[in-house]
Amino acid sequence: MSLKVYADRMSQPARAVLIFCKVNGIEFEEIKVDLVKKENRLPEFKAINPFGQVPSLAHGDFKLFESHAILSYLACASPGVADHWYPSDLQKRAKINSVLDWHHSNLRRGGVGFVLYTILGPLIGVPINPEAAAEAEKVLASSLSKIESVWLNDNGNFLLGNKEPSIADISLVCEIMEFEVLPEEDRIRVLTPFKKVLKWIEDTRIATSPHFEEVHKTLLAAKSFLHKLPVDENYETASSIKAMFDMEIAQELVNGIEFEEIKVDLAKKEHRLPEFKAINPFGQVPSIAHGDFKLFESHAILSYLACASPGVADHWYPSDLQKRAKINSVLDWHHSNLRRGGVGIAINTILGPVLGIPTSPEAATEAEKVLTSSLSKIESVWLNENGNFLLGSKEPSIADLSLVCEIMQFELLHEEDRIRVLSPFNKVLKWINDTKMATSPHFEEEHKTLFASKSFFHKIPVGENCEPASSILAMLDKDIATE
Ligand SMILES: N[C@@H](CCC(=O)N[C@@H](CS)C(=O)NCC(=O)O)C(=O)O
Repeated sequence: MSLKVYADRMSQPARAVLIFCKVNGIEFEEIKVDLVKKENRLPEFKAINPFGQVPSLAHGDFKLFESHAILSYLACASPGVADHWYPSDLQKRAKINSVLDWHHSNLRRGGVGFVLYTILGPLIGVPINPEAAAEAEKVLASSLSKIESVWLNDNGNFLLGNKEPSIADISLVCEIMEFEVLPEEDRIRVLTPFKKVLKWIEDTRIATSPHFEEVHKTLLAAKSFLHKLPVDENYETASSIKAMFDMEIAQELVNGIEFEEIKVDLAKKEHRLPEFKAINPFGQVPSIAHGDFKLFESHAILSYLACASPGVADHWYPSDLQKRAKINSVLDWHHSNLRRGGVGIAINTILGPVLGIPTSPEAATEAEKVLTSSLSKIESVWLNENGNFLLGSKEPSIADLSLVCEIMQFELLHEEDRIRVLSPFNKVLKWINDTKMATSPHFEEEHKTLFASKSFFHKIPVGENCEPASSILAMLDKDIATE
């Protein structure tokens, strides 16, 4: 039976339906109903929806409108839609219905009013109205505050404390995404107080990527048009809401330790110079000098800085002795396992010739065995619990930073080696991305040199940005898309 979805991608509920269909591999035909051209008022569309609104659906002879009714119908009628979208458990389902019902008179009422009277109205013949916008903003702020304190107040990343998204997440997040078209100062005023909301939007995007980004392109293009900004096709850089989230993370999680970075160029053998050996007699980076105090070995440095710098959040290196010991256990293990395997394969395939170190295919094969076994242990032992980070933590520690940076080195490997080594480890790929997000934009910034070397080694243009320069993150995107 053919399924037609009538939509204009400028409409938030229409986007929610489109993303849901695409994420769940539901076959459908998208039929554009251009609201600006008033195509929703044409008799042929009114035959589908007498109220002349998008989204609407025709499934064979069956016609339906109202996005929440459409989403729940599709979740139930389409084989293969995972249960979390609209659970068969009656109480879980009822809780989702409760959010969806609440949405109409709260988030949607405030959001639509605010966007309409601030910016979008003139496009459809409604004048800008500051009083009505102020009234709508009150409803909106109260709605966002309720979402944050009631529904995003549990353990999971999604509404109602769920670990996976439901149709309510898509519906409500698409509503908020409409704020992309707002003037910058309005968007910042309205959204900045709601950090959990920003994170939830990002989590929902990731859970529905790449469809989320694709379906939001029209909205981001409209934003460019309305604010006379250059058109940017890349969601990561075009989305102001994503930028707000990144900045939040930067402020919250970066430890703001003041330091001076002194480059020691390994290719130029600067690590062998006597002035550097005075800092680290073993001639290795990283090393630090804190006043007269000198220290080498990255794990010792990380734990020293976590303890000695005021204001470093506890999760990086918890003061609880048992939690700390567990992190030490990962860090100690790392040296003889992930690092041994990782360095071995990188040196024996690609880095050796540059550094003047002899390479051997046997040594590369041997290193790959150690590496694969290490990745498999990380995945089955330390990423096997509830949180997004090692040891089941909800926030990263210095161990996440250390191990993820080791794996990021595989950006330099030959494509086929990287794919063979990493593709069996989906949880590892997701963890790398979670660590990137938790330390963004510094993670991206600090990896730029690595991407530049990758370009150089493989004679390919890879660009400066993590997206699209990172092949490892691209592997994750592909993984999510197939999943
Ligand atoms: N409650 C409806 C709202 C649908 C709605 O408001 N659609 C708007 C676009 S966002 C529309 O089609 N407006 C055209 C009109 O009402 O003339 C739903 O969730 O589907």
